[in-house]
Amino acid sequence: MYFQADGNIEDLSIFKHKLVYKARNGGVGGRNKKHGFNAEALVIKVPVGTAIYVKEPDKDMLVLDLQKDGKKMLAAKGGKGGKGNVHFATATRKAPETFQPGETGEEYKVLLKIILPIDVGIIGFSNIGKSSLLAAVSAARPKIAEYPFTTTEPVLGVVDDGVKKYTWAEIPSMTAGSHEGKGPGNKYLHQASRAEVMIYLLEAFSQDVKKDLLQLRREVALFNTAITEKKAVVVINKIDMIENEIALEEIRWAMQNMEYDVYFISAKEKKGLKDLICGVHNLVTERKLQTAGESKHEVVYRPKPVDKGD
Ligand SMILES: Nc1nc2c(ncn2[C@@H]2O[C@H](COP(=O)(O)OP(=O)(O)OP(=O)(O)O)[C@@H](O)[C@H]2O)c(=O)[nH]1
Ligand SMILES: [Mg+2]
Repeated sequence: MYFQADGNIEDLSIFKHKLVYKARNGGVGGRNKKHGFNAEALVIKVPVGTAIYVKEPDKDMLVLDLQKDGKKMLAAKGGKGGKGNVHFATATRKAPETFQPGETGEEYKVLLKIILPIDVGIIGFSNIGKSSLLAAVSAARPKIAEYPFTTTEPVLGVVDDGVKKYTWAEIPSMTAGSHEGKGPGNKYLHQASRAEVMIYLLEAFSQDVKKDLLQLRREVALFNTAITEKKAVVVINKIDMIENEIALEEIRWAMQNMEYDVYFISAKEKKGLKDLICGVHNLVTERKLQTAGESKHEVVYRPKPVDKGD
């Protein structure tokens, strides 16, 4: 049984009514060594961007990711056909009663989610200003508040640099332990894996900005190292709260050995945003040119079929 991404399918509504999909059985073998027919493979069409998860005790495990129109991936193997008695015949017993029955195929319970494509993912701990940044650079209006975990689902906004438009997304807040399911971020980190470029958002008045960055990256890497391998920039927000310019120089200095360009902004006062948009969009463009024609990373994890108790 296969899942296939199909650009003509817009949503997952067909699955509301049909919950169980079963491929047809193969045919029965005939007399005189006749082989039964092989059952036609079942292909389930899903919208482009569908991610397919298998429920595991601690979290949902991503098993297939159909990001391109037409892409087809194997979800469950059919059972092997049986063997007729001719396979067990000997010189003296030409028609033994021994035979091997056909096997049943694999069976899974899966969860389907559509994950929208984005160009830029804003990742950061709670209250750092992710919503404020998205609201400052796009027409999106996510809720901005002083309390933590205000944003509970990804918010998308289109950012226009005057030449190109790219989609940025606020990924709900990361927190220590996000990869274990603490806080809302973990549930949506997969949205970040759709991004071409990441923004690691930090705040200027932290005691140790570099330590914050390493902790943030670590949390993301524990979920999926592919996200931390993406092109990224570091953005230091809330510079309006820093009176002493030397403090910013110290942050710049602490970050100089890191592999990222560092931008200083105030989302609240809309400072430093032009440079940031320009730098980030250049990275996205570079990345898109690089990946044109290149096939995307594919997940090949295959879970064990569920125990059918027979
Ligand atoms: N002084 C100052 N405050 C800011 C700035 N950016 C955001 N804030 C404030 O920081 C608080 C949190 O901002 P949000 O944009 O909601 O932060 P968030 O990262 O989206 O938070 P969650 O969605 O809860 O994780 C709000 O009170 C904002 O007004 C900034 O540049 N300067
Ligand atoms: Mg927010």
